Amino acid sequence: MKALLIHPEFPDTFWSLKHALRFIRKKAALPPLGLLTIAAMLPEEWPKKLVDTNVAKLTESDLDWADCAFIGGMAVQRDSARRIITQCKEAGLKVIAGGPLFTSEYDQFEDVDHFVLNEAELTLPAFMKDLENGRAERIYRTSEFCDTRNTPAPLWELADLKHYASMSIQFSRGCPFNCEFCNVTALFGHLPRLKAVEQIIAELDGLYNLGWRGQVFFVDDNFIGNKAYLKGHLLPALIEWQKGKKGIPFNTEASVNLADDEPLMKMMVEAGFDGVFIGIETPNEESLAECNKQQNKNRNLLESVKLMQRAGLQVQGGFIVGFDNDTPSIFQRQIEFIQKSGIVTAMVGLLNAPPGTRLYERMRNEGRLTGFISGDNVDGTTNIVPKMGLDVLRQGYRNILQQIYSPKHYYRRTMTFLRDYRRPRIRPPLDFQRLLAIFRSSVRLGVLGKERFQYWKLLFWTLFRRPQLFTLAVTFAIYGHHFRKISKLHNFH
Ligand code: B12
Ligand code: SF4
Repeated sequence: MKALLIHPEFPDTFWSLKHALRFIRKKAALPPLGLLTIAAMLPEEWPKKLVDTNVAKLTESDLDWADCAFIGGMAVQRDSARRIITQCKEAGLKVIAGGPLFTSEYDQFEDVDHFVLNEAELTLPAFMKDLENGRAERIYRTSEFCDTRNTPAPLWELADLKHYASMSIQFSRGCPFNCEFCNVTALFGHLPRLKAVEQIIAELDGLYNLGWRGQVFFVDDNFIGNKAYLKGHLLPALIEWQKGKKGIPFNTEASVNLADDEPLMKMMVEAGFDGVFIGIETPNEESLAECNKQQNKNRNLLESVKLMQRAGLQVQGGFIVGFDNDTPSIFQRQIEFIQKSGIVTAMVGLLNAPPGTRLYERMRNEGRLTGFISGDNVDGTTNIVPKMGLDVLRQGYRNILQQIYSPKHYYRRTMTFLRDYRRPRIRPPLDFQRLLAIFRSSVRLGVLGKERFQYWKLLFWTLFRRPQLFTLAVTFAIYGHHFRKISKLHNFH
């Protein structure tokens, strides 16, 4: 069987980073790790081709070549997925779908021949066996979690790496916490399941041998879910792996209690980590209690962020408004927190209730559910009836975005960050593309952009005060351009 693996297109969203990627001539932020992983589980003798529609067109000849199509993605890609399914069916292909979008919404896709849901490590073998025997069923799913020590390395060679800004790798799945709005524990479990150190090193070697010399994102739900293993095994191995190599910085996602563990932060930085996405959610203690965000409660969140930044970890932050305990004063409090924290990449969304979460159940019981989540958590929509009223919430939300991405606030926040940030030990090389990006941004933002005054002020300030962080300052300027475009798109400006 000739298998076409298709990744649907992301719309123009906060996370697509489309407007920023143009400056470095990249087409997408990350490759489709789920599809590359299941490619490695398909029979070796099957010819395989990946079409990531974020970086290449799905052509007639692709469809003519293939016997079957494996489609996977997340909820935000559903419109594109629908179009692709239609195209594949019209071309006479057997369509097999899996991944987060279909695991949560399979009943919305009538044309799909087979759903291989949840973790493919557990469901794909049964499907393949039945397919071979000519009696494949329509739905394969499981409530078990797989042992990630048996997960094969992704088939990187199917992807055209040059189109991506970063590569991704997954060390663990699951999270020991249990926040009310989050579906990670329902999808991936409470007990973090880890890959063995040897698997991670082999995956990194695979990427390195294919010539990759840039950022690698550890896409774990919570990278520090098992600190003892990290300190005792993975981080020492990563520190060793980095020796003699240039320019492979790592970033990841973690819970805020990382700030309490200085030795862990030190080891992460030594291993090449320069950034971490943290769910900060809200400075409102009552709302933290409401959503059971235990690890964020009873601490000085601002100080925790600063501790991580000073250790050499750029903090990106997720924030939420619309909790039952939020009053209209929350909007200004969020703005002030974000500005003081120096969290440049601040993702603020309305509280949403994804299916499978405890929040979803509570909202259903209280008769406050209004439908599906859009899949884009920063488009100003929600599927619940907020206590403060939707109009007040949306107006306050609009105000937050207008403020935090406005050139004045955004560039000031960038300086707040650069002032405190310890320069990372491992940095990507200043290649031709990056030099070109500096040039392009100086024209696009420094001459044509409304922010030209702030742009040059930031660049000169960085040159004199933190010259080693100059390229990072340019990167932030470019990101700011993307965030403003996105908030304009959603009519928040
Ligand atoms: C990396 C990542 C991203 C990247 C995506 C990059 C990319 N090119 O894919 C970025 C940063 C862009 C992103 C953004 C968002 N993401 Co995201 N993201 C992840 C994350 C952390 C890792 C994904 C990954 O690579 N996993 C590793 C691979 C191996 O796992 P996998 O993809 O799940 O694949 C397995 C199975 O699903 C299955 N499978 C996958 N594909 C297919 C296909 C077929 C045919 C088959 C048979 C099986 C199959 O088999 C694989 C092996 O077990 C996941 C959480 C997670 N732990 O997976 C969330 C997750 C996918 N994201 C999610 C969400 C909600 C978002 C955001 C809205 C923001 C947010 N809350 O995080 C935005 C939306 C995007 C936008 N607005 O543009 C949800 C998706 C929920 C849903 N039902 O769709 C997840 C599950 C996290 C969560 N619980 O909130 N995200
Ligand atoms: S800490 Fe993060 S991943 Fe873990 S349950 Fe809370 S929101 Fe989800």
